[in-house]
Amino acid sequence: MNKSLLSLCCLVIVLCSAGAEAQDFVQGLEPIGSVSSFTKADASVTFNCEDGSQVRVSILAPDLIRVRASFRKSLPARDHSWAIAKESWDAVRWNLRETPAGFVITTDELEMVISRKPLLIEFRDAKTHHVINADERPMMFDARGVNTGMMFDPKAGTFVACAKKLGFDEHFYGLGEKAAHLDKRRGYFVNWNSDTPAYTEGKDPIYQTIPFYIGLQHDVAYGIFFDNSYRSYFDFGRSSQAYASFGAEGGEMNYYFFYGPSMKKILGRYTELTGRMPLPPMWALGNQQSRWGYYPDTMAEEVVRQYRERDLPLDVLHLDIDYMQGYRVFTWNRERFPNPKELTDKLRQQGVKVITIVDPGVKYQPPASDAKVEDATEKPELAPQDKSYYVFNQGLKNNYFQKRQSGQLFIPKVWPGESAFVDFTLPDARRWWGDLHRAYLDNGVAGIWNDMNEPSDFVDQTGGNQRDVVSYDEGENSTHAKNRNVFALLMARATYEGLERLAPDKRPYVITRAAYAGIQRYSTMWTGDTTSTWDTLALSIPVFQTLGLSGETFVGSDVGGFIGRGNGELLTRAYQVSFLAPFCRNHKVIDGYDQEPWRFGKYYEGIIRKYLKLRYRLLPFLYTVLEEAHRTGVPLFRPLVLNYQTDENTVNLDDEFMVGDDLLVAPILQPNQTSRMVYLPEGVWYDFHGGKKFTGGTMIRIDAPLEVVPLFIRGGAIIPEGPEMNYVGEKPFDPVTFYIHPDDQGKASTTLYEDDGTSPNYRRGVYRRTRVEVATADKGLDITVSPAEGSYQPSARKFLFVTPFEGTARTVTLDGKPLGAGGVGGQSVGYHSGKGAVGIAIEDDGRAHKIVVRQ
Ligand code: MIG
Repeated sequence: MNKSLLSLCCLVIVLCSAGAEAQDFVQGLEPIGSVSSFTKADASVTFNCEDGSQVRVSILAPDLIRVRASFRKSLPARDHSWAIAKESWDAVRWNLRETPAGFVITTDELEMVISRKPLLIEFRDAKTHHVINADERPMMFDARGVNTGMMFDPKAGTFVACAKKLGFDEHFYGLGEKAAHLDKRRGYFVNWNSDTPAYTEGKDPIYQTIPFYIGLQHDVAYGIFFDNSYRSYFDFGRSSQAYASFGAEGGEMNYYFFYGPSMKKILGRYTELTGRMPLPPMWALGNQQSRWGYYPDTMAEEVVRQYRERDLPLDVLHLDIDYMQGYRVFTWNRERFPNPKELTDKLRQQGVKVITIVDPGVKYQPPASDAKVEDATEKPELAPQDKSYYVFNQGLKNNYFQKRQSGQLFIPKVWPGESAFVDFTLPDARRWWGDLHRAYLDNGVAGIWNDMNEPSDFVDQTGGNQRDVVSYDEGENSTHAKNRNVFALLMARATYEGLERLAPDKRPYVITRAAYAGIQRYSTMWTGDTTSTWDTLALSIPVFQTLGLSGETFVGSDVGGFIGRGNGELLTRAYQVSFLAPFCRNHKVIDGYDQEPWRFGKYYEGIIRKYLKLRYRLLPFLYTVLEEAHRTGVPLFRPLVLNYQTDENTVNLDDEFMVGDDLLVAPILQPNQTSRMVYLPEGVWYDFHGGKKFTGGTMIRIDAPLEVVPLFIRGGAIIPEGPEMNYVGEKPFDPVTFYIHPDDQGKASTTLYEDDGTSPNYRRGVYRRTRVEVATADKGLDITVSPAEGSYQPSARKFLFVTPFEGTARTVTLDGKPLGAGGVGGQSVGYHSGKGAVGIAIEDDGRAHKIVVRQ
């Protein structure tokens, strides 16, 4: 190869390797000093070091320990994080012991060994004493006192870092939204919320920052949450064979250590600490349609008309930035949408809710000199804004906008042109912003979509133009280096709390692009501006799984991809993934090729219809799994390793996924592919489409023409289904059909969760749990329905049980009394036997029942 060709190749490689180049950031840092003394408090020990540094170890729970360090100075009294939901923890049993080499702190689950000189921390299992995670060297900082970061900020302090021994078999999961595979081992990642349209695998950072990861080695998992909002770095053994490290360009060394050993337990604790997802309205699980450019109102109506005419399910229509007057947030463009309330009413009558996009950029618009009228106080969102814009006026008057260090207003450029950003660290500003959403709710809008909240600035997407922007930050008046990554979290919080205040009887529904840890308390998310390519479709699976392992359950991406031209096959395969993702929304860029489900012809439309209808049938199941995520922090969309942690075949498996514990999906992620290998973990599995039984613990090859997404039900599961419908609430869940899939012991069970689907009353016990258990008996089986738990009352309806059955059922009794034959179809009580299955219909009266089926 000649020289110029070679350098051209190098250039191409440099341009294509989108990810940040790995820097071994621990090099050149100074270690923290050795321990010279310590003081013990109720739930913490503070170690004083020879160099004036301090380390505080706080025992929050038997499996949760916080480590905080300051370098060559004392720990500051101020201790605040926007991510943390729980600050006071019940006292737990723990013990501190001094040893010749240092200290041992024990809880019922953990043993923390701290050596004095050098100061090294090791976490061990309290019972087995096996090391779970250990410092490879003392915690570090940049002793030169200069901020080595890209974002010079005298307030930031210096670079802080920590390095942990890297296990030969250690796997890494988490870090939220990363364009990377599931197992992050040997990966290097940066957190700096960034607007990155058309990102592909390897691009880093992208929109969100979740500095939390789970390490797994030899079935034992731990978690580390490095709660530091500065630009942070994670190196999982890319730079070194010896250590995995994390660091940040300022702030404190401040991390939480979680011990499993199960990953599910860690997620439970992590989401106890940073908060769990409140239940969104059930219709958020419905199908959603968006397009950058649904305007005017007649076009929005036409999209819905098409959906209904084509018998395609739809719950939500999104309005992108074009509904506003000149991109002014909290206004409506009256030429395009003369009567927004009338429009939302019309759509609601067809079962469709409207969501509007809200960007952070408030158009910079001092009132015109000839502005004669005062801003309207009644419905200002519908008044003309070209002379005077109420949102800008109010924000300016009340000092809610971000300023530069010089005191000048910070004026970024976004969609409205010159704009102002709200300082969301100000409580009053958050309240004001939240209240502004009246402009939407009064016009019948049902949910809010937050975009551009990295915050994106067309002047400089790296944040360079924002570096001297100051935020109030609880009186600290800190700069962009610290606040960028929490901007979206606080905007989502303002939005969520506003919706909650404005409509207390409804569950807020917010969707965000950027985030910081804790975002799940306020918002759901989508994965931003993807491309319409097969690679992006394949990437979506580890991305969703990783988000789930980072506290975010309600995830999804633009079905079919946002940028570029898709095709019918890609769109169909994309729906075969997203029909089981929490957020199922087709969306497309304004100048993109049309991509609604019918745009590529009847053949594809037919298959997409089939999967959308299946999604709606599965709503009782999906909602049950969603509620589990809300209650436990264990996500809906899961990597297999979360359910089968001890199965080493699953550690880096990310071309298949599970929904809850019970469904396994192995989608096709390449064009022209009509079969694939699928790994089924140990146990019995049933093909969803034909019921064929498989024994797991191995790979199988399965046919998957375009009509089929390989889908399996775990033996032992009961999948509750409702009737087919075209929007949530169109029909009651009557009957609820329980499809029974016995394991190799002949057993199966489930606990169906239900509530009213829209109000916050579920927080006060207004829900219903129905436990169903099946056991095989000699020549038959027994079905036990436990009394319903909770005070929610569905309308009168039937329960239908469908179970495989060898031979013919001759006697079926309900609570000891014979049931009549021929009663299936949801109409009357009774049973039907035939074709290897039995169906039994009973009245759901909320009471305990026992059904006995015998040959
Ligand atoms: O600069 O609002 O990710 O979903 O359609 C682009 C227009 C701004 C980016 C979002 C995309 C949305 C688009 N937005």
